[in-house]
Amino acid sequence: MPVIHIINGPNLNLLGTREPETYGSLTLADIETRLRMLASARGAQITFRQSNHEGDLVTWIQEAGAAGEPVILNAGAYTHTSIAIHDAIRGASAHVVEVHLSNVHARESFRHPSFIAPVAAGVILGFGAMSYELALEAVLAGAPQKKS
Ligand code: CA2
Repeated sequence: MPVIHIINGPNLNLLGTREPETYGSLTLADIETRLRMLASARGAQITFRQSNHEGDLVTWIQEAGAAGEPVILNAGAYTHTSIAIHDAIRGASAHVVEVHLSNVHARESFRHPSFIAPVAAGVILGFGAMSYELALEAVLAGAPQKKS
């Protein structure tokens, strides 16, 4: 089983401090703990990272793509703005499952578009921390991995 990279974008380091009605009460560290437990029960290895900087996300996606290792990506607000992340996924032929804690389609219209969805294998959103767990289950089950 290859390493599965879980990559988190801007402001996700604030989880658990505010807006629990939207994002739940777990911190990002709590989510990491849950994913590490799930991965280890399945004999899988994960990395779990967060950055507020778009370029970090681009670099990590490129590295995962080059290694042929799948990515679970919550790009935060960059989801709705970042052609650079779209290009990184495409350029590196990275296998990406896009996740969101909240149901972005039930929120402001500026959260509806995603630059990632067209180059992702799939999208899971609206289930809080469980969105990540469902994405990990999908990757572990060998979910179709679209090459962009
Ligand atoms: O629902 C998601 O997972 C999002 O990717 C979260 C992003 C948001 O910009 C996306 O539209 C949807 C926001 C990250 C968390 O921001 C916080 C801000 C204040 C307090 C706690 C979290």
